[in-house]
This record gives sequence, structure tokens and C-alpha cells, in this order.
Amino acid sequence: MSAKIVLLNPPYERIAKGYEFLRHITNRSPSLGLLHLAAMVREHGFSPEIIESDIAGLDEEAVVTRIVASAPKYLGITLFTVGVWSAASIARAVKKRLPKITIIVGGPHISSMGAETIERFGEFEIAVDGEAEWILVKLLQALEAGQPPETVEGLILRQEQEIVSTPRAAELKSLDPLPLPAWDLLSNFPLAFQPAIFDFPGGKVATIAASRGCPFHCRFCDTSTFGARLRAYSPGRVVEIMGHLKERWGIGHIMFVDDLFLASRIRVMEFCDRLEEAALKMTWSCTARVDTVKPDVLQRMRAVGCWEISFGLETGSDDLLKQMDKAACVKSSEQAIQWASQAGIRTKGLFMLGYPGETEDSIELTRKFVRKIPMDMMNLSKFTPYPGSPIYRDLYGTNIRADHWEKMNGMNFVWSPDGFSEEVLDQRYRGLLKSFYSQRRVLANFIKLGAQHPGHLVRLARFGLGVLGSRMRGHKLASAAQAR
Ligand code: B12
Ligand code: SF4
Repeated sequence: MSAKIVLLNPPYERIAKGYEFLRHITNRSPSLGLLHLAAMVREHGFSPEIIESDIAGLDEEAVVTRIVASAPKYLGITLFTVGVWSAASIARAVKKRLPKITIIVGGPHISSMGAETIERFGEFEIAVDGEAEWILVKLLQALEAGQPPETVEGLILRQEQEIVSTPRAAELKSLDPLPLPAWDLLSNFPLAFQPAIFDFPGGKVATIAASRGCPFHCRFCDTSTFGARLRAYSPGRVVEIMGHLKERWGIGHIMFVDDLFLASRIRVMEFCDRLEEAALKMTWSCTARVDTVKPDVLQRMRAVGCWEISFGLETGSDDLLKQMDKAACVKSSEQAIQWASQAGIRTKGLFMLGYPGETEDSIELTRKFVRKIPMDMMNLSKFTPYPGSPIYRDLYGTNIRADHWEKMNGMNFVWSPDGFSEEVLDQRYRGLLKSFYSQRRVLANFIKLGAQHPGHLVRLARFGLGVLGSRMRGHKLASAAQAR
């Protein structure tokens, strides 16, 4: 019988306590990393299972019960910094009840901080550094053959008291030979895995990472998993995968999650040609740097179904953009949003608040900027120095501590720039979002989208009921406290 491996996306603080109603409107995309790994190990004779804890509504205890009932030989956990503590506690509980299991970890947190993490958390037995499809297959094969894991490249291991690394494994040169992600292993795919509200046209959605790697070095960004060299599927293969998703699962919209989907103009134009030939009639969205778009490319993208582009705009201050090493300026941000919107593509701006060097003036510049440009959606994250990002190294030893890992979800200020308390930053955070979302133009867009795709309105209603319920619970608690 083939050896079983459970691949786990652990529960973590996705939503701050008291704000559970947000789950109706947030992004519920599955881990593509686990889907790729599952497909690859299955192709090599292993038997994978996937647990998406949050999406399945499982807390730590429920996850442990599930794993113990499944009794796999191997447990593989994907680690974002935010999930490390909860993963360690699950690993500890599982190991107690299944002492022969081997616990393997990988993912962005391990690619940036693998050695420190397995040194600190004895529960994690073997760590895989970086892109892991081949490394995991070779590791499982070595373990099944009774060979020591030291023979496999790309690992971080505990040997007696020492933490050692084996030589770094070669990256994939092209993504084409990879098997299709194992979407069939997800329960209730695609319905349970919807993106954030108003962030897709409606209907069934799936994600694809059509390329890996990014040659830029924005100081807040952790690129340690895939490195600086861009590798991709051929445009034809991307279209084949889209066709498969449409035929097998009824998917109508694709979200490309690549760091740099538009890195090469030639590649994008060829992708558009292939997509047109295939006549799939699907819509899609992607992310882009502002300096990678031009009107003709945008018009071509629109003609073959591009529905939305998310631009990493970050701030309305040129000074801050410079400090971030973003290699872009506010003027080019404005230009890109205008071009995209003139081409008929919706735009989402990704911003952050609280980067080192942020001041009341820079916040005011951002506030004016988000009201000036014709952007349809705004995503504002609270600046977080993720391990693996250049800024983490600069700030480490100031006031970020490993205990902050559990809070590193972009929704907490784990670090504040000079002159700001967390409370003030929180006020500015709410103020910026309000400035943007209170605009009539923006609200009218949502109403229009909701009328075209009522699924969004259903989610909005559930969210509203959640807010109401939470207020009432707060009210009851307050009355109970007063009564005491
Ligand atoms: C799509 C995406 C999401 C989606 C899907 C999340 C998910 N679970 O995959 C959503 C929107 C839900 C999301 C949310 C968040 N994200 Co996000 N997200 C991405 C993005 C853009 C692409 C991820 C992807 O699909 N890559 C392609 C797949 C194939 O790669 P992969 O998942 O890394 O897996 C490979 C390896 O890591 C490794 N591997 C992964 N897991 C495992 C497990 C084992 C056992 C092994 C052996 C190997 C292994 O092998 C895989 C195949 O090669 C990345 C940026 C990037 N370039 O990776 C950011 C990124 C991963 N996100 C990030 C962050 C911070 C978050 C949030 C915490 C906050 C936020 N900013 O939104 C939340 C919560 C995260 C969570 N735990 O779900 C950071 C992580 C930094 C860190 N150290 O934690 C990244 C790197 C962005 C960045 N550059 O800073 N995200
Ligand atoms: S923010 Fe985007 S462009 Fe900058 S390094 Fe990260 S992935 Fe690359």
C-alpha cells in the first residue's frame, strides 16, 4: 500500500477576535503550494490528503483529531509566519498520539527562517527550503527506502544538537512538466474557496500561479521561496490549465497569483493570442507592477477577458516609495490606474500603512491620492516586517519579537514608526479606508456589481447579520457586566 501523507494548512489568526463576521467577505483561496505538492507526490506513488483548516472551520483540536483518525506516515505542514505557533502545537499533539509519524515543514516562513524555526520548535523534524515539489518526492522516497534524509538536497535537519542544511536544490526551469494541482483533493472545491467579496465577477473561481520568482527587491517583501529568477508555464500550458478548470469544475474566472504576471510583454501578448484561439470565454485577474503596463497591452488583455488588475501602489508618498526601494513613483501609479481603467479593466490598489518613515504628511498624501485616482477597490494592510524581507533585517532587534509571529497577518501593527502609537495608527487606518470607500463613485460600482452578480449581495447580507450579531453580543456582555 502506498504511504499516506497529510498536507496541512494550519489554523491561524486570519481574522482578529471579535471580527469573525469578516469571514463572509474575505479571501478563501486554497494553498496552491499544497495542491502542487499533493499532485507531485501522488504522481510518484504516495497517497496525499489535504486539510485546509480555516476554510473547513477546524480549530487545532479538530485538526489533530482528523490527522490521528487518518493515521498517516507523514505530516507535511505549510508555514506562513502567522501559522508557526499553531502548527507547532498541532505537531506536538499529533506526535504524542502517533509517535511513528514524521513531521515535515515547508512554505514561505521556512524558506526565510528555516534553521531558526526548527531549532526553536523541536516538533518540526525536517524542513524543506524553497520550491519543494522535487525535494519532497525525493525526501519521501529516501525515507521509504530507509536512506538517511541527509542524502537529499534542499533540507534543513536536526542532527544531534546541530541544525544542518543539505546543499540548495536546483529550481525548476519551466513549470510545464508539473502535474496539475490536485484540486480533486479539496472537499467542496470550488464552492468553499471563494475570493474576497467584489474581487471577482461571480460564479466559480480558481487560482493559478503562472510564474514564480521576482527580480525586484522591494524592502517589505519576502521573496525567499522562489528567489529572483522568473520561471513560468508556457502561455499555451496556462490556457490548457484554464480549459481544464472550466471543463472539469465549471470555473469561469481565474485569479493569477504570480508576483509578476506581466513581467514579459511578449509572454503576455502570446498568452492573449492563445486564450483568444481557445475561445474559453473566461474572465481573469492578475497582479502587476505599475511600470509593467502600457495602454496597448491593457487593451489586448481586456479584449480576452481581463477583469481586474491589482497594482502594488503602497502609498501616495514618493519619499516612502523610495525608502521601500519600490523603483516606482506616484505619478506612474496614477498613470497605470488611469490606463487600466480607460481600457475597461477594474483596478485594485494594494496599499500599506505604517512603513518606517511614515508620517502624518505621508498619510495625508495617501489619503488624497486614493480619492484622486479612478481605482475600484482599495486593500490596505498594516505594515508587517515579515521574516525574509529586507526590512525585517533592519528592524530586527528593535521591538519585533518572535512572539509577534502569531500576529503577522497584515491586520496587526506589530511595529510602529517613530511618533505613532498603535492606537493612532489604527485610527489612521480606519480613516484611510473610510476616505476611499465613502466615495459615491466607489459605492455605485459595488451596487452595480452586486446587481450583476447577486452572490456578492448574499455574502454582504451574511456579513451584515454577523456585524449585527456581534454588536448585540457586545451589548449583552456590556449589560451583563453592568448588572454585576
Ligand atoms: C496567493 C497568496 C495568498 C492567498 C492564498 C494563501 C495560501 N495559503 O497559499 C491568500 C490571499 C489567502 C493569502 C493570504 C495571506 N498571505 Co499570501 N500570498 C500569496 C502569494 C501571492 C502566492 C502564493 C502561492 O500560491 N504561491 C505559489 C505556490 C505554488 O507556492 P507556495 O505556496 O509558496 O508553495 C511552495 C513552497 O513554499 C513549498 N511549500 C509550501 N508549503 C509546503 C509544505 C511542505 C510540507 C513542504 C515540504 C513545502 C511547502 O513548496 C511549494 C511548491 O513549490 C504569495 C507570494 C508568493 N510569491 O508566494 C503571498 C505570501 C505567501 N503571502 C504572505 C502573507 C503574509 C499572507 C498573509 C499572512 C497576510 C496577507 N498579506 O494577506 C495572509 C494569510 C496567509 C495564509 N496562511 O493563508 C507572504 C508570506 C510571508 C511570511 N513569511 O509569512 C507572501 C510570501 C507575500 C510576500 N511576498 O510577503 N496569500
Ligand atoms: S512587491 Fe512585487 S515587485 Fe516588489 S519584490 Fe515583492 S513581488 Fe517583487
